[in-house]
Amino acid sequence: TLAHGTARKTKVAYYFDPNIATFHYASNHPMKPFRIRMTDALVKNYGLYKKMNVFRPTAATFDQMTEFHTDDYLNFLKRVSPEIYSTGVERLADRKFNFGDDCPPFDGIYDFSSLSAGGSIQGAERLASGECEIAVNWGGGLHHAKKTEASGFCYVNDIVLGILELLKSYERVLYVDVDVHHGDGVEEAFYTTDRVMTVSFHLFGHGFFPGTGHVLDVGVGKGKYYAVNVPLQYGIDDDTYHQVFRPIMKRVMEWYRPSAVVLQLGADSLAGDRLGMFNLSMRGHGKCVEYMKSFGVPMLMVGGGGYTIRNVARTWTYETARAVGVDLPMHLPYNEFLEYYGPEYLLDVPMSNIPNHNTQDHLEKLVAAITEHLRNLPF
Ligand code: ZLS
Ligand code: CA
Ligand code: ZN
Repeated sequence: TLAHGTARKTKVAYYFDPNIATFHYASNHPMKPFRIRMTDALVKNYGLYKKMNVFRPTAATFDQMTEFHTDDYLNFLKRVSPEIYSTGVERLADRKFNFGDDCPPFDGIYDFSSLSAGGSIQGAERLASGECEIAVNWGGGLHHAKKTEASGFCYVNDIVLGILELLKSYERVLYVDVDVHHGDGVEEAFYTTDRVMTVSFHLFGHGFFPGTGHVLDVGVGKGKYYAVNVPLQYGIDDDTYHQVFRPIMKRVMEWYRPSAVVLQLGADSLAGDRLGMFNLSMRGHGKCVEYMKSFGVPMLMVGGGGYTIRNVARTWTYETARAVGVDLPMHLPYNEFLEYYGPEYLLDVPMSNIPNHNTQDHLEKLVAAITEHLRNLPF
């Protein structure tokens, strides 16, 4: 049973398609769409379905995806298959669209990408209609995809498409990215406009992918000061993360006053991630949801990275509950993937004790530099 707070429950729309688990990038590939299904099994068995409106997204149409991507690229995505790829027929096109080990062609690649995009676009539409206060699409969050190419496990940028949908109804949209990687595809798409502010927190330096997101990258033209980058070092923990997250997001909310928020919740910033090098707990990661929700602005929550899949499912379940406004018991409910959560079978993500390379001096200078950039916003 769920503990009930006194606070009013938030109206949440949750988008999930069970077919998402049938897509496989490649053997050995760290990106596992199956984690979305694991998350859903926990969400369902904790009883959260009863507290939300649950929707099965319909695939985004080719036309909807051309709002950002080129016809040329989408036609390639539609045609490409592992077989065509291995015969070498499409070799030149592969190079052109950045296919390779990170972004392999896989069976159903177009269907997977259009379902991911459909969830974010339909979530945005439902927010704009006022039928929900928060929309959730754990199948989205693919922030590296570019207009004409794949990048970093991402083929179609569901986030850009979701934001474009929100811009039809809202004057200013804020994008916040807590994935351990820089949200380069979303930043690039809106780098020259003041109608979208992008904020990314990420591990920066030492050749970490994608290598962009320097604190001095602030946008250009009308978009100058509407891109915010928060480059962090290895091993950041909950306390030091929120020492930068809170003051920065407070100023952004007060000075930019967005009419809608898109929150990318890449779970590779958690402790023990297979690719990430941060040290956030489930609660520390979830505080980003609580803090952004506290402003009471319509919000689209999307997934993203996350490569230790049991911890991804734990955290996204916890964050779904934060969105709704209910507390979950720590003992995991029975669900078809229970064996993944042993030996503890608890909701909490086990912590690690890696060193934190973020000095107080680095963090204070970072907040000060970003505050100075934000002072240039018109008020
Ligand atoms: O933000 O670091 C890179 C690029 C390379 C190194 C890896 N090789 C394969 C290609 C060239 C410089 N790529 C990163 C991409 C990270 C994307 C993060 C996505 C997101 O979380 C949003 C969803 C990277 N890091 C680790 C790997 N790639 C990687 C690890 C293991 C494997 C297996 C499959 C493929 C090849 C062997 C692969 C990639
Ligand atoms: Ca990020
Ligand atoms: Zn990532």
